[in-house]
Amino acid sequence: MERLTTQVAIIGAGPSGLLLGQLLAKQGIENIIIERSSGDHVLSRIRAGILEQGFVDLVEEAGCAGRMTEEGHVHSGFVISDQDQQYRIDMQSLTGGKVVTCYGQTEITRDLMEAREESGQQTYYDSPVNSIEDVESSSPTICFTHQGKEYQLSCDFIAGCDGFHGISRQTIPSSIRNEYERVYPFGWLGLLSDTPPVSDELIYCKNERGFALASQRSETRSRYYLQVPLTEKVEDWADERFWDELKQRLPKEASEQLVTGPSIEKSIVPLRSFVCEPMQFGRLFLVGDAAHIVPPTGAKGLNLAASDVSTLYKVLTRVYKEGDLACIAQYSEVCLRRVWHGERFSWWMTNMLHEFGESELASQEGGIFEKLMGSELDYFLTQPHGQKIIADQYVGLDYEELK
Ligand code: FAS
Ligand code: PHB
Repeated sequence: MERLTTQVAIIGAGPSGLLLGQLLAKQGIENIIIERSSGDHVLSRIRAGILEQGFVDLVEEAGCAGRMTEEGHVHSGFVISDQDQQYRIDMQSLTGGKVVTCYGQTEITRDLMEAREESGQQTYYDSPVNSIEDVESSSPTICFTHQGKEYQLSCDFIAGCDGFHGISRQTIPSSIRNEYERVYPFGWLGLLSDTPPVSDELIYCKNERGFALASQRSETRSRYYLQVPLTEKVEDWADERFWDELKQRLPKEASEQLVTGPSIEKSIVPLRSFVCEPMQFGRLFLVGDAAHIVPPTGAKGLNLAASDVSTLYKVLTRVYKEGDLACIAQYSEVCLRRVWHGERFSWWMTNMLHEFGESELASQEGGIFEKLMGSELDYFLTQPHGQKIIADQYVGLDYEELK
C-alpha cells in the first residue's frame, strides 16, 4: 500500500472537482484529485451548455476563463414556445442587466483539465476510490487503485465531487442522511450535430407531441433534445427520425429554418429531482451531482455544482487562512438554500413544459394536471411580472455568503 498525504482530497475530475482544485491551488491549498475514468472519458460525456454569471466569475477567479471568454456566447434572452406561439424572455432587461453564457460543459472541463496539468498538480485518472475512512477524525483517508496498485491518501478534508453514482454520499450514515427524490415519467433524447443552430437563442418548446429544446455549442455546432418515454432506446432513433420529430415540435417559423445533418453524439438521460441532506459529515463535503440532481429543463445542474464549489472554496480558505474551523459547520446549510431554489425552478419548468399525458399522475387525475400546467405557463408567459420571475431564476440567484 502506497501512502500519500495532502490537505484536500478531491474525488472526481468532473467540473466540480476540477474547478475546486484550481481555486484551492490559487490560495496555496494543496489538493489531489482522484478520478475513476480516463480524462478522455470524462470529456466524452456531452452535458450542460448554459453557464450562469456566478459560474463564469468563478472560472475567471480560477484563472481558466481564456477560451470561454473568446468562444463562449453571451445570451441576453431565450424563447419559450407554446405550440406555435413564441415568447422571448428578455433576461437582460427583466433582471437589470444579467445574462448567461453558452459554452459547453465539455469545453469548460477541458479548459480546467489543461490548466491543472500546466500547474503540475496531482491528478490520478483511471483510479477508482474504493473506500473513505475516518471522516469524523481530523485525518480522514481515501483508498484508491491506480495502475493495479493500492494507495491510501490521508488528508485534512475530503471533497466528494464524484457525481450521482459516486461513493461519497453513501459515506454519510443512513441514520442521518435524508434523500428526497422525484423521478419523471420521461427522459431527454439529446443529439449533437455540426450544423448551424436553428436560432441565435435557445428555444424551449412546449408541444402536444412532447417537449423539445433547441440549444447550441457554437455557430456551427447544435445541441437538440426531445422528450421521449423512458421505454425508448437510443438505437431506435435514427437521425432522420430525430430530425422529423424535432421539426414537428419546433415552432413553425424555426422548423422552416432547421438545418439537419449527421449526429456526432446521441444519448438518452432520465430526468429526476434529487437532494441529499445534509451535504456534509465530519470532514467530508458533498459537492454538485454527488448531493443533488435536477431535470435539465432549467439549466441548473452544472450551475448548482458551481455554487457548491464557491461555498466550499470560501469555507476551506477561511479554515487555512484564518484558522477558523468553526465555519465548516455552515457548508451544508448555505449550499442547500440555493440548491432547493434551483430544484424548485427546474421541477416547475419541467411540469410546465412537458407532456405528462401517458403518466400515472395524468391518468389518475383525468388530465387536470396538464390543464393546470397549461394555464400556469400561459399566465407566466403573457404577464411581464411572470416573465421576470422566470428570468430571475434562469440567470441564477445570488450566491449565499458565509456568516
Ligand atoms: P460529474 O458527474 O460530472 O463528475 C463526477 C466525476 O466523479 C465523474 O468524472 C466520475 O467518473 C467520478 N467518480 C465517480 N465515482 C468515483 C469514484 N468512486 N472514484 C473516483 N472518481 C469517481 N446540467 C445542465 O445544466 N444542463 C444539461 O443539459 C445537463 N445534461 C446532463 C446530462 C447527463 C447525462 C447527466 C448525467 C447530467 C447532465 N447535467 C446537465 C448535469 C451535469 O452537467 C452535472 O450537473 C455536472 O456534470 C455536475 O458535475 P460534477 O458534480 O462534477 O459531477
Ligand atoms: C444544453 O445546451 O445542453 C442545455 C441547455 C439548456 C438546458 C439544458 C441543456 O436547459
